[in-house]
Amino acid sequence: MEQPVYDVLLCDLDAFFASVEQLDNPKIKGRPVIVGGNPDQRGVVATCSYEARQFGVHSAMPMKKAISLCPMAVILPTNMARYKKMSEKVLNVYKRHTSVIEQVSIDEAYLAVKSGTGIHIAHRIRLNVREDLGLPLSIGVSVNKLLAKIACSLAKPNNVRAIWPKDVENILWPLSVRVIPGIGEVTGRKLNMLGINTVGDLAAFPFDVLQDVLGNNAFKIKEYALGRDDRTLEQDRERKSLSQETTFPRDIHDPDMIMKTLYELAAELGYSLRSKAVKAKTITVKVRFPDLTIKTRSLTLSGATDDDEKIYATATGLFEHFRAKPPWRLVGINLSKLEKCGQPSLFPEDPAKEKITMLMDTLRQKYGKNALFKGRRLQ
Ligand code: TTP
Ligand code: MG
Repeated sequence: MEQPVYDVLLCDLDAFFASVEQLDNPKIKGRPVIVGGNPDQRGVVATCSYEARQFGVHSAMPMKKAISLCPMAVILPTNMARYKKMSEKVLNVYKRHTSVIEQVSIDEAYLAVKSGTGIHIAHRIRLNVREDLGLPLSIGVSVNKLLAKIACSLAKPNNVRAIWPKDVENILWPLSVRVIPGIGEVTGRKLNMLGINTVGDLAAFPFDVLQDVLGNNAFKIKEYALGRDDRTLEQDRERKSLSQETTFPRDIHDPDMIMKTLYELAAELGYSLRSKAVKAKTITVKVRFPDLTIKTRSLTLSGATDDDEKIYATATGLFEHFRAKPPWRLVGINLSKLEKCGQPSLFPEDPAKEKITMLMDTLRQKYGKNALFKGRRLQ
């Protein structure tokens, strides 16, 4: 096998929003802290400190339930501008150690460093972030993204852990198949029905049967189960556009169904923009008809946006052009003319909007598209 030229680190801050709050107010250090929306307005938990996790509280749980599980917790609203600032400071620490960085989200980044130096550098970065910035950080180290990410989840909280290719059998294989990217709840259950519970079961399973369950993803997932992953780091890659689309299992005649779908797509894209700290200026709606013809319609806004509602409103306006031409087989939204945000990308000057955005982001992460739509209806 070819010798890897670099080690990959996955750095993920621990209980990020809650840790920033504890840093800013030392009185709540060591206490259960829950950060999220207003419990009286169906707010949900964005995150909570590890002290609160012991009571069963977790991200995306309704605030009310979280408070009933942990009544002594300190409850705080989110302050995205503050978290964004800390995220930038953390990134600056990473930059002192390597120039090859892929920022995945506000608190997560892949770093590549010279082969053989990964563990040493990981410990130094963890200490720097802890001592210079006061934030707890966990780091997974390996030769690829997959193993680094899984190693980080094993390291948490506040530690460094490595999984090398020689450890795949002992460390990776006993874990649940759900640790493999692309295996969610539904696929996980299908695999369980075949008797595949651990990554080791998956690695040993005949490929042709896997293909029936996993379709086109079968090869990639089998590779992951063997601890192999050839994804490279996307360093500061200037993305030209972001897209989301839904193909319906049957022809859709009801425009309301399209509206719901556009809402879900807009929310996913808004979330992607915010997590990549970019905004989009051009919004394009794509529609496919039963005869497979595709039509698009675009609008360039006067100012770039990362606001779900704005994307949704623009997309529905564009869809009006196709409203009189049912049925539809696919609908999609493409965002282009992307611009990097100089400013925090959420809406600190508008707490109500921030709350709604966070609610949508958390619902989307936890429950997927349907809950997200429900979340909107509830407001
Ligand atoms: P995560 O890294 O998933 O969570 P975390 O940093 O709070 O905890 P840990 O990594 O130690 O498990 O997400 C980073 C931040 O993103 C988190 O602090 C709050 C925010 N977030 C939400 O707003 N909603 C969510 O559903 C999740 C999972 C995270
Ligand atoms: Mg984190």
